[in-house]
Amino acid sequence: MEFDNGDKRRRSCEFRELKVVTLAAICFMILSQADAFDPLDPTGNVTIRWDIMSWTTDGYMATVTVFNFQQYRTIMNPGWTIGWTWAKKEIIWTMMGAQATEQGDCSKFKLKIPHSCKRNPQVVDLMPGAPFNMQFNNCCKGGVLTSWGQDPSGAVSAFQIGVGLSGTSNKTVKLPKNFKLLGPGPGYSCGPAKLVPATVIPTDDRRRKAQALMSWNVTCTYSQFLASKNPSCCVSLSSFYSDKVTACPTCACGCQNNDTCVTKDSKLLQEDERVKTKKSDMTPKPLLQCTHHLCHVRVHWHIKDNYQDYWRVKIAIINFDYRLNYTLWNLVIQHPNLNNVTQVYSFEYMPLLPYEAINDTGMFYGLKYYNDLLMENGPKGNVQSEILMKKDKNTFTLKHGWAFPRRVYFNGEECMLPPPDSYPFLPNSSHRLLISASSIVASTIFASFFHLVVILL
Ligand SMILES: *[C@@H]1O[C@H](CO)[C@@H](O)[C@H](O)[C@H]1NC(C)=O
Ligand SMILES: *[C@@H]1O[C@H](CO)[C@@H](O)[C@H](O)[C@H]1NC(C)=O
Ligand SMILES: *[C@@H]1O[C@H](CO)[C@@H](O)[C@H](O)[C@H]1NC(C)=O
Ligand SMILES: *[C@@H]1O[C@H](CO)[C@@H](O)[C@H](O)[C@H]1NC(C)=O
Ligand SMILES: *[C@@H]1O[C@H](CO)[C@@H](O)[C@H](O)[C@H]1NC(C)=O
Ligand SMILES: *[C@@H]1O[C@H](CO)[C@@H](O)[C@H](O)[C@H]1NC(C)=O
Ligand SMILES: CC(=O)N[C@H]1CO[C@H](CO)[C@@H](O)[C@@H]1O
Repeated sequence: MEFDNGDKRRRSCEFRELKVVTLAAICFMILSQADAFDPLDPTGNVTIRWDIMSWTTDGYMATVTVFNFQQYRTIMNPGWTIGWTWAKKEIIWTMMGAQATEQGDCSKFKLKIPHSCKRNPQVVDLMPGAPFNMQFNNCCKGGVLTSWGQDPSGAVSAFQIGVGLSGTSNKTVKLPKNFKLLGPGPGYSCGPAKLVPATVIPTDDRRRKAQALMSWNVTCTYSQFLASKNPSCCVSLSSFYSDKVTACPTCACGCQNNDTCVTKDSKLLQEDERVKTKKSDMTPKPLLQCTHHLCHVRVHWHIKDNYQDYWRVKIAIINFDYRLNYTLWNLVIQHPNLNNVTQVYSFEYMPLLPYEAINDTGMFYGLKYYNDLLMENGPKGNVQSEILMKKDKNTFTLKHGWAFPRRVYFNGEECMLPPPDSYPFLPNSSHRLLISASSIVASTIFASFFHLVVILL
């Protein structure tokens, strides 16, 4: 393609600007990775609250509540495991709604045998459908907690614990130490338990408020850097004004494991198909399709239409894992025009306001029973949506890659974007790009183009 010098200079300027932006973004990422700070969810945390509700002859009964206060990070299957180290020689007499994974050495006890004698117990939630006499309010979700933004009622989990040999007053009980949130995988680190004002708890009939005798909080935060050195998802881009499709960066999710992926025609897949019907209770290991990016998920952003007052983006999320369905998935996007979302088709949309004044971040998730399940790799392994946004005439532009997203997260994991200098750029005749809303032919061509983008990249 030919263009004059002025245009060349302008373009290289655009590149330079974009490079500065990328550099700043990378610095920010490194800084934020170091201290587990997520700029799109600055107060996101998992809080574990212990409330001592009564004293017993040698200890106490406590209600432990786990709140997933993260706006968009779900605690996924296999669910939470909470570990700690007792400060003294405490034992767990009883548990309701959860259980310790190991009983440990209880040989000192003769008459009544404790539930667990481990000095550093680990506790897991019970599975749905646990026997009624083992249940507790808000228990038995298999440790799976939805994100606070998606469904606060599904983001809370609780169990009851009866502790012995602990002291029987708020002067003699010592707070457990060294809390850990395991289970959903690595990535969470927890601070020390802190005494907080005793919690006031509404009773079941909500007509009386009970008050704990002693309460403490533990706050855990997530760091993607601790979880994994590689991203697990990447972004590809396209637009109506260019036939260039910007693919995910090569090895976006690391190529170290490229010997464990399979091609579409692999025999392993057919075997899998046979095995699947027999064993469905085990969490299978991931099995990725071989791609140049080796990501579990690819997010595609296509600038579809540019109208007088509005513009339209099409989004697709594609699953490359043959053994994993993403239930209750979510997608977080940062883009300056998300303050003027007019309509979102076939996804739910919720603006997130990490810094109250800036409305540039939002969460997309599936419609219940329609597309809230992102199916395993295959013909049904993708979900799609369109967003209509009202233009702010002062800021809207198709230049400088402005119309592409700044940050993308899938299920709370930041996705790798292509380098800005590879974005589909405007051709010279950019002023003719305003198209009429009724170009049916164009949209038919687009539909098959988009289909190819979803299937092939
Ligand atoms: C944890 O999240 C809650 C809810 O967003 C917030 O009120 C609290 O300040 C957070 N705690 C920390 C230590 O960030
Ligand atoms: C312990 O409990 C007593 C009342 O039972 C209360 O006055 C005191 O403030 C409590 N101390 C702490 C540290 O919670
Ligand atoms: C302790 O956690 C609860 C949520 O469970 C929260 O409401 C409360 O503000 C926390 N207290 C402190 C001091 O962080
Ligand atoms: C796998 O990755 C290594 C480098 O990590 C590379 O040398 C090799 O060519 C890759 N193989 C495939 C099939 O992509
Ligand atoms: C994914 O969900 C579909 C429909 O519920 C089911 O048929 C399939 O076996 C599931 N796949 C995996 C890997 O769990
Ligand atoms: C943020 O933007 C959305 C539209 O995308 C709008 O509905 C919402 O009211 C805005 N919120 C604030 C606080 O500006
Ligand atoms: C063109 C337009 O409607 N712009 C609005 C976008 O949203 C901001 C704040 O949400 C409004 O102040 C603008 O007027």
